[in-house]
Amino acid sequence: MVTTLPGADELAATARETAKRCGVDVDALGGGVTTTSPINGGPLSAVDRVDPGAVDTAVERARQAFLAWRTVPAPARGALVKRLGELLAAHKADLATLISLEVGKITSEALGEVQEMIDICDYAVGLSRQLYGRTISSERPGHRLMETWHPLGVVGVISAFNFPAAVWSWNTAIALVCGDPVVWKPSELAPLTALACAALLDRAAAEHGAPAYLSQVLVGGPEVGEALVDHPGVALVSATGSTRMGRAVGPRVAARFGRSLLELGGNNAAVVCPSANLGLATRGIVFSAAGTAGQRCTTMRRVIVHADVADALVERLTDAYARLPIGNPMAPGTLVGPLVNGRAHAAMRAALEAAVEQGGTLVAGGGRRLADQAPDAYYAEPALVRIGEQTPIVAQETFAPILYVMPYDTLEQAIALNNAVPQGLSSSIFTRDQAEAELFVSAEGSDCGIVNVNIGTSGAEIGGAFGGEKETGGGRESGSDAWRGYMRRATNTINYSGELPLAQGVEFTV
Ligand code: UN1
Repeated sequence: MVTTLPGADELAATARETAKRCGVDVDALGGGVTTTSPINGGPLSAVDRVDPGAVDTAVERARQAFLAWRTVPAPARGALVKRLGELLAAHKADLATLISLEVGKITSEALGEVQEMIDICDYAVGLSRQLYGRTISSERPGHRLMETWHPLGVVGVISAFNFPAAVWSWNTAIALVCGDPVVWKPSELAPLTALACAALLDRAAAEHGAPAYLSQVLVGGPEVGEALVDHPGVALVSATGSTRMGRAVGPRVAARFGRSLLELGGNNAAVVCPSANLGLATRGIVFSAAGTAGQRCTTMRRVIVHADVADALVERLTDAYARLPIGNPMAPGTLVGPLVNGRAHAAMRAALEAAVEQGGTLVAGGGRRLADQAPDAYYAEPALVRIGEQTPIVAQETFAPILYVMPYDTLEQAIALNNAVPQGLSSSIFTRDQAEAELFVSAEGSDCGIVNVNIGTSGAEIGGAFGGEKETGGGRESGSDAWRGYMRRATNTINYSGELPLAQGVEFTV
């Protein structure tokens, strides 16, 4: 595929016009720190950053908003999120454009990211009428035992470059219906996407007559994130990023008895069994491994394939990898866009070298494209590495499109390999044997938070709880009952008997 990459002026102008259409005051961006588009490696925007002192003010404002918002009935809070969903739908293409420009996602995946935001708004609107507590049988006559769920407080959201908008929306849509204001520290690589999301929410909030400062965005460096993490006024810190980041965030939030929700690294595998439909498996694997240029936390990084079908699968994968259209993510037909920056590319190179040193063979990809046209843009060919065992480099998450393929003989061995990495986000099995599928999803199977059958590891729907175990951090966000993380539970015992029987039969009468 021959690609001509667009020039910096063109991309910068598109970014500016698009952000403006979403309601961003583009003349007030300040010009402080210049961002780069991964598409051509050229300058894209210049946005002022706040300093950590801004966190205090923001949290205080959010606290004021909380006092008002927590008294608004949940279904009325849902009406605001409904409006946000409508605005996101109206600006779906705009937000997708900003995502492509700032982080290099292909158009279809950028649109998918915005769809995920619209979906979570729909979900949250329904949820706003379903923040159920339980009633529990009391052991005492004339008593009722129940639980109620109340708004928790200010939620701090720290998000990463690879889902620069959707992760904010998962947290914000749920937090808002739960009665919590949000202070957001977005990725420094994607400030315009963040400001556009914030502008749309501000518009919905103004139309709704919601309290001021329900949602604030703080464009800043790591110090701003740290200030948010340490602030005693932040009840919940929801942080998405590397395991290294989570290792710092978790203990700091715990030290002040705050709540944290951590979505950290993944090292997601597919087990491919002898009975698998290899055509389907190939498609599922290629989307999960090469999609988003290998930069999803759910990206498939390992294939554990039965020795009998290993050669056949590798042949199919090699063929598919050779045909992957790599290039300008905004051009029709492209399936693999650029890596986010040179650091990501250097990490990919280093991992490939380590893999070869550790006995691996590079069977497809691994090269760089378009460097002559754009030396500061990093288009990497997704790489396929065959390796005999799970060496240290395979157990490590490299945030780039490298897929390690390893053989297995028994399913127990395959499950052990799947589980023998420090991360525990997503996993899948390709099989037509029901017993194998059931074992993989059972208590003795995959130890991940996401365990799929006959689909890849990435591309989860918003209706399920999203997150994983071990070094992935243990948090759950998005659907199912993840909302409970954003609320506080009160257990209520109500006595309507006129007597005072004590629980556990205790006698205490004076
Ligand atoms: C992430 O990479 O941080 O399951 C989130 C998926 C997407 C979310 C990924 N729905 O791949």
